[in-house]
Amino acid sequence: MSHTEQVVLLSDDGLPIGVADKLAVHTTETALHLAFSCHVMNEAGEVLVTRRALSKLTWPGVWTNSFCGHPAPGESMEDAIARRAERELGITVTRVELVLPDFRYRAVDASGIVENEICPVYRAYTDDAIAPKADEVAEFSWIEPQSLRNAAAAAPFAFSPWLVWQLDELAASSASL
Ligand SMILES: [Mn+2]
Repeated sequence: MSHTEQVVLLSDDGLPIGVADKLAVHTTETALHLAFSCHVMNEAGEVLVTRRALSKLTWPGVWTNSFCGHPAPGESMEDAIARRAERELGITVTRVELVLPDFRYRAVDASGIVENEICPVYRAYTDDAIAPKADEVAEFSWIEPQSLRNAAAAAPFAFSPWLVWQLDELAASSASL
């Protein structure tokens, strides 16, 4: 059993072209790879935002969407989402729905590390209590979607760039949080 997480490398038109170690791929010259983002809602209609652990390699301490991840080679998106929901937040998610199938971004964090992902965006629900893993999530909060949109519009620097872009694309699409 491998203890090294792997990611799926993609061509510019989104086709799988190989695999790489997750740690090795995230550098100042990160190659395009497959990921996902998920926004978790509760039955009150609030969305979960999380603060990335200070120990993380990329965007440490930054407030972002509920959770993200990289599907392993051969792993379905649905399985990857369930795996990361459990790993990062200790929850089971339901009603998983693809809301931004074509989301793609490249961003550079404060240390110079690059993210470069084709990153379909999902919405899901939970009624579980959030039990964050300390090496993934430092803090979390539930917030009204409109309040999050207002905050991100007013102070985009206070959030991960992909969250800000996803909120913009969601607002322009037929989907919403
Ligand atoms: Mn990545």
